[in-house]
Amino acid sequence: MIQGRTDWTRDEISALFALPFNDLLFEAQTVHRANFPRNEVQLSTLLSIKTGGCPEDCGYCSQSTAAESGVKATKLMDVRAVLQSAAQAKDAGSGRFCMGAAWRNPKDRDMPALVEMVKGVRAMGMETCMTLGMLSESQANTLAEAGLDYYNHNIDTAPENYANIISTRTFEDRIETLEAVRAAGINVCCGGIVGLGETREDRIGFIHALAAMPHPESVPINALVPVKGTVLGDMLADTPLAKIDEIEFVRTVAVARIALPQSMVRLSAGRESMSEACQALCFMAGANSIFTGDKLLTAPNAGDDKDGALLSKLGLKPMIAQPHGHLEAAE
Ligand code: SAM
Ligand code: DTB
Ligand code: SF4
Repeated sequence: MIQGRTDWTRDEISALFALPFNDLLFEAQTVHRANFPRNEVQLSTLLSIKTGGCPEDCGYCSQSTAAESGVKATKLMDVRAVLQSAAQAKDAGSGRFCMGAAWRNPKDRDMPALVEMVKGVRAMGMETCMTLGMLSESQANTLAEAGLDYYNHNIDTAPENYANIISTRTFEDRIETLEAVRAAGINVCCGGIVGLGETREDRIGFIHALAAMPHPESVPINALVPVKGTVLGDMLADTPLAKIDEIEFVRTVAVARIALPQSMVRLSAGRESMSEACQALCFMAGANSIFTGDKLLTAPNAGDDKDGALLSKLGLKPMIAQPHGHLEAAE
C-alpha cells in the first residue's frame, strides 16, 4: 500500500486551490519530483468489454439506459477477442490494459470469463485493470486470485454532490466496494470527474475525500465529455459551464498531486478536446499517466499519433513499471 497522510483537512485542500497559480504549480512539481521519475508517463489502454444498457443513472454517462445517446448495448465480449485487443495495446507500447463493463455489478455467472481475461492479459506481461461496477467481497477475492492488479471504482465527485449526479446508488455504496477491493489485496484506482457543473467547493470536497481515504494507487481525473442525450451533456450544452475552465482543471490536478503525493494521477477523459498547452501544464502539475489509443470506452480519445507527438515535444517517456516503493527520484 502506498503512503500518504490521510488527515488532510478541508481547509488545507481549500487553501491549496486558492494559492497563486505559479506557487501551486511549483509546489505540485516539487512533490512530483520527490516521488516519481520526473519525465515519465504511465500508459494505459481501455477496452469496453460490455457496452451500454447500464441500469445506473450516472448523469454524465452515455452507457446508462437513462440516456438517449444512441450507444448500442452489447453482451460481454468473448475472451479471445479481448485478448486480441490486449495484444494490440501491448504492441502499441501500453503497460496496462483496463477492461470496463457497463454494469451495476457483475453477475456470478460472468466471473469465469472475467477470470480468463485477467489471466490472459497478465500472461502477456501487461498490468491488468477492471472496472465492472460494485463488487461483493467474494467477487473481489476471485479477481484478486486471478491476478487482477487494479480495480477502478470512482467516487466521481464530492460526497455532498453525489446525489445530484447519480441517484441509483450512494457514495457509501462506492466506499464499500473500494473497501472490498482493498481488502482483497487489489490496488485501487479511484478518482472522478470535473466539469459536471460543480462548484469549487465540490472540487475541494472531491479531492479531500480521496486524500482522507487510504490513498488510491491511481487517481483518474476525468474532464466531462458532454454527450448529447445524457442528463449533464444536455443540461450543460450551450452554457458557460459546458467545458471546465482549463486553469481550474490544472489547479485540480495540482491539488490532487500535492494531497496524494504517491498516487499516479491520470489525465483521463476529455483530453481529446484539451489543448497541448493545457495538457503540458497538467504534466507540470504532476499528472503522470494517460489513456492511449483513439477511443476511451465509447468517447473519442486523443490517439497515438497526437500523443506520440505531444510526449516527444515535452521529452516525456513511457513509464515501464510503477515506481511504488522506490521513492527517490529516478533521475
Ligand atoms: N460502470 C463502471 C463504474 O461506473 O464504476 C465503470 C465504467 S465508468 C464509464 C468509469 C468512469 O468513467 C466514471 O466513473 C466516470 O468518472 C468516467 N466517465 C464516464 N462517462 C464520462 C464522460 N462522459 N465524461 C467524462 N468521464 C466519464
Ligand atoms: C476513468 O476514470 N475514466 C475511464 C476509466 N476510468 C474507465 C473511462 C472514461 C470514460 C469516458 C467516457 C466514455 O468513453 O464513454
Ligand atoms: Fe453505468 Fe458506469 Fe456509466 Fe454509471 S458510469 S451509467 S455505472 S457504465
